[in-house]
Amino acid sequence: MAAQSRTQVGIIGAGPAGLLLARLLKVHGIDSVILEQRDRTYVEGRIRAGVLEQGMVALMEEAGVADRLHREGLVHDGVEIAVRGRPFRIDFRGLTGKAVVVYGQTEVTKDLITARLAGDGPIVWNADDVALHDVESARPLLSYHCEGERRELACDFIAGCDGFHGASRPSIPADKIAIYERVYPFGWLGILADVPPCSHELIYASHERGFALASMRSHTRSRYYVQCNLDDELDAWPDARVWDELKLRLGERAAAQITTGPSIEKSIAPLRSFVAAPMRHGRLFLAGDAAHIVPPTGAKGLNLAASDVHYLCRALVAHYRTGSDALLERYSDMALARVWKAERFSWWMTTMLHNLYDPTSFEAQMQLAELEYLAASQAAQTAMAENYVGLPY
Ligand code: FAS
Ligand code: PHB
Repeated sequence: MAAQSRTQVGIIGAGPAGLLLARLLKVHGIDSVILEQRDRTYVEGRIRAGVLEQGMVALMEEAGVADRLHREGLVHDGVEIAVRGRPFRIDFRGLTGKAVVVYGQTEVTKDLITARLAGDGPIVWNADDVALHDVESARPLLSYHCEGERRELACDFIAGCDGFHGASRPSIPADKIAIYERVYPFGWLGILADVPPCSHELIYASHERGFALASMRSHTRSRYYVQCNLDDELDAWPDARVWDELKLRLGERAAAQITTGPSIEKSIAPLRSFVAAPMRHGRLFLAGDAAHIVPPTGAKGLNLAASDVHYLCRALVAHYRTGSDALLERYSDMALARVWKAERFSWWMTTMLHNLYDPTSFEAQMQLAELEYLAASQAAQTAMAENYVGLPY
């Protein structure tokens, strides 16, 4: 007989979506249990996003976990675009009155875990074989294995926050969900190095040799990316080659400012655009990467998880406070309306900046025209800026 416990909201996944949802629910007096397949060290060790929209910052403030973010986060009023070594700036503050904050997803995760474990409720680490049951009923159930025993978690609602490879989306019958996908024919090789950034703002570079991005985590820790082939292996990218390519692709002025040093993390990630719709099935609600993936060029992945969580938390609070399920009924449509706009922006940034067309093709000329129009037009730069800082929730 499996040990059974009960909660109001069963959350699968202790990534940013699951942790932020759990914290916000607690702020509104709603209990949850988080089932996480990995351990705390693994989850806190993942290196991922770096740029927070103001909407995400506001949610961290609502969650009461924004103190370190405000102390250590770097406010950025713009970014640079370098086209074949020639830079121009997109002035977020001047064009939209808004900015973004550079603060690693790793730190967001640590802040939320600390808050969770300070008394909000349990995170079940190493929860294996999480399975969803009776999600179309009023009494859904989660089963899983942990410490050698089978356990069950009865709940009113399930939040599928288990990322792209999780168990929640695949549990939805194929005839109840539509999948939209574009896989890009290249990857990103990312490095983390304890060297000062080459610029005080991010630089997105479009170059014949390939895309590059200069980012950071602090004034002493840099994060860089170069476009690479999908089948590249890490050992084909020794640090020296990464630094050489960054200097060539970012342009002479940035190259002169690059401080090289040993990478403390190096990884290759594929790029895809992906949406599963609807983001709900019965009492299962998908949030974050479980429902959608964007290429990281637009810095939207983590920020979309945040807006999903905002809509879902508000809907669950209405259910428990007023008995109204109107917002739960509208959750998927409201979340997807923002998701699709971020998918468009991320696709636009990716196809504009990466080396993916035959140089003699019509498409290559369109790409150059797009970049030259962006360099010269305040209207184009305003459109980019309002998407980058984050469209309204
Ligand atoms: P996550 O994938 O972060 O978290 C899901 C959690 O669920 C994980 O802890 C996982 O262990 C757990 N889980 C999975 N299956 C489970 C199961 N069956 N049972 C229990 N638990 C399960 N976004 C950006 O904005 N900028 C970037 O630069 C950027 N870089 C990225 C690099 C990589 C390699 C990847 C994979 C993603 C990157 N992203 C980036 C996107 C990323 O930041 C996501 O948008 C963000 O992590 C989404 O958070 P979650 O939806 O919580 O999903
Ligand atoms: C990062 O710092 O990891 C980062 C920043 C901006 C992006 C993608 C990644 O678009």
